[in-house]
Amino acid sequence: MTRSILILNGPNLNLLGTRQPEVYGPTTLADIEALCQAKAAALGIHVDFRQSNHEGVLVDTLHDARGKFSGIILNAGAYTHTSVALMDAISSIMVPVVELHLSNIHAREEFRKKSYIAPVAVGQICGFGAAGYPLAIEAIMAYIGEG
Ligand code: CA2
Repeated sequence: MTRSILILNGPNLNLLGTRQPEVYGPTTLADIEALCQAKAAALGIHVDFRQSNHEGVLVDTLHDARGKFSGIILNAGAYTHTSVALMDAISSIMVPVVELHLSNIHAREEFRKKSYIAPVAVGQICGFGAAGYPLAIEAIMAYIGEG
């Protein structure tokens, strides 16, 4: 059966490539989805790529992932640093999650060093810009045993 991976992006990531390119790079979210779909095709897997600016929609999407996806790659954006709701949702679904960030959150402001996702994720990739997305696909596939 073809493995399905959910790539879920949080608030403001729809603005990528349009503002603050010095922090997040020139790549748009559509460019990143194309990178992910190319990686998925090379690995023979299915990738569902989504974005929402709403915490509750992200929680609902995580709940709905149970039984549908073998793994999740989550760039929760700023909710990474605030959301107990996302942390609890990840804990409840029994689907492995790789935490992903474009920037190195540990080399930025103090408040970005705290992640509510990290304790419930299988691992974290950050600081590699858009290239982190295909790296995260490799990481989740290795974790679930199809790497
Ligand atoms: O580095 C990452 O991927 C982040 O998750 C991005 C979030 C930030 O709050 C996290 O600390 C780290 C912000 C995404 C906002 O993206 C923008 C893109 C263009 C213009 C403005 C914001």
